[in-house]
Amino acid sequence: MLESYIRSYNDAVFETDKEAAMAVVNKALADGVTPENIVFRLIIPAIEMMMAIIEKDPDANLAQHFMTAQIAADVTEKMLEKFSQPPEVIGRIVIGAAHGDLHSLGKRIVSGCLKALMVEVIDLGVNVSAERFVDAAVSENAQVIAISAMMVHTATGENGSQRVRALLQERGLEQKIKLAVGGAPYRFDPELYRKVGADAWAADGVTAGKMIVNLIREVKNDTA
Ligand code: B12
Repeated sequence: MLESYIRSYNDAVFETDKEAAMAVVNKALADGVTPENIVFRLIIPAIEMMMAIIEKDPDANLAQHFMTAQIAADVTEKMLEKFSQPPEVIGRIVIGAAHGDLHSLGKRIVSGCLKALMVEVIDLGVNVSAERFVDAAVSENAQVIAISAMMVHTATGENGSQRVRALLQERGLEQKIKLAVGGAPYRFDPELYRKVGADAWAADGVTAGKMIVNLIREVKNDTA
C-alpha cells in the first residue's frame, strides 16, 4: 500500500503540484500510514530522488527542486506533531544569507532538507551580519551556523564567513559552534570554504543536510 503512495507522491512532486502532494499525504494518513513512515519513507526518499535527477541533469527544473524541499518542510512540520513519541531532535542550527546577499532560495531548500532530518532550524533571513549570526547561535544554543552566499563578494566579504570565524575565535566558541557554508561560489571553487574559514561546505540541499548533521554530532561529542 505504501508503495502506491510513494509513487503518487513522487509524481505530484515531479509535477510541482503541492496540492496533489498534500492530498496523497492526507489520504495516506487517513488510510493508517503512520506519520513516521510518511516522513522517512515518503518525504526524505522523494528529496533524494530529486537530487539524483538533478545530479544527472544540472538543468533540471529549479521549481521541482524548490517544491520538493518546500513540501518536505511543510509536511515534516505537520507530521512531527503527530509522531507517537516526540521525535528526537538531532540538534539546532541558525541559517541565513550572508551580509549583502538577498538570494534566499538555496537557503530555503537547505532548511527544508534539515527539518526533514529532525534538525531545528532558526532562519535569520537574508543580509545577515556576522555579529548577528554569532549572537543568534549563542542565544539559541545552536551547534552550527550555516551561511548561504550566492555571490563571490558575499562569500568572501569582510562581514561574512571570515568575520564569523574571527568572532568564534575571539569568543572561544570554536568547539561549541561549527561553521558551514554553501552557494554557487563554493561550487566553482571547492577549496573556497577553507579560505573563508568554514569547517565544511556542500553543493546541494541533501548533501548539506547530511554534512550539517555530522557537524552537530561532532560538536555534541566534543562538548559531551
Ligand atoms: C534567482 C537569482 C536571483 C534572484 C534571487 C531571488 C531569491 N529570492 O532568492 C534575484 C533576482 C533577486 C537576484 C538578484 C541579484 N543577483 Co542573482 N541570481 C539568481 C540565480 C539565477 C539563481 C540563484 C538560485 O536561486 N539558485 C537556485 C538555488 C536552489 O541554488 P543555490 O542557491 O545554489 O542553492 C543550492 C546549493 O548552492 C546549496 N546551498 C545554498 N546555500 C547553502 C548554504 C549552506 C550552509 C549549504 C551547506 C549549502 C547551501 O544547496 C542549495 C540547494 O540545493 C543565480 C544564477 C545561478 N545559476 O546561480 C543568479 C546570481 C547568483 N545572481 C547574481 C547577481 C550578480 C545578482 C545581482 C547583483 C543582480 C543585480 N545586478 O541586481 C542581484 C543581487 C542582489 C543581492 N544583493 O543579493 C550573480 C552572482 C555573480 C557573482 N559571481 O557573484 C549570479 C551567479 C548570476 C550571474 N551569472 O551573473 N538573483
